[in-house]
Amino acid sequence: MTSLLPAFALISTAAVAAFLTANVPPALALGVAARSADVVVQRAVAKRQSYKLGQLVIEAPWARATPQGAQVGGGYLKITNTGKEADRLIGGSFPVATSVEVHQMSMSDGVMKMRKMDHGLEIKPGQTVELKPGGYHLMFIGLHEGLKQGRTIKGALQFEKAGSIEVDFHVAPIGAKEGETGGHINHMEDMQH
Ligand SMILES: [Cu+2]
Repeated sequence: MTSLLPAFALISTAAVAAFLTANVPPALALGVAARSADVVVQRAVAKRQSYKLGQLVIEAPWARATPQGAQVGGGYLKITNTGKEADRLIGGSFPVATSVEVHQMSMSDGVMKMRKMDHGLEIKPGQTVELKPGGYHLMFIGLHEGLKQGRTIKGALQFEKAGSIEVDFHVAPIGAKEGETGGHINHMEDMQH
């Protein structure tokens, strides 16, 4: 039996790997998928530009690819206020959407909830605010075309004081960034327009 051990160990390792690939629990599978998607996003982020609008610095805008038939999509970016006055991100425009809203997603009683921020998102002096899956985001409402991974779409951001600026949104894969997928799919179902 002893002589069989190494061979058994070898088979066992391969079998475990195959099993993990084929039978991981959904949560784990999601984690794995999200992590590999993250790598793609990170690489894409490195290539993307930052923009300056008055005292605001806008970094790495990205959007997430949408499943077929989706009516809404999410846009994400980072905004830093280097000035002495607060400003607000109040919306924007997106060529394949009817409108752009600023939303907040949060977990409440184990359910992902979203709300439109009617007065926009404040960026205080010295503050960096990140719009990311699971938190603040731009919601592209009424998509008349799906967002395809790998594309770059020029949209515009509208700030209360600084005005507007055109930025390129790089489209990352569906489900990019862990933990946000389920909530966002629910959200899309909630928000059929
Ligand atoms: Cu939203």
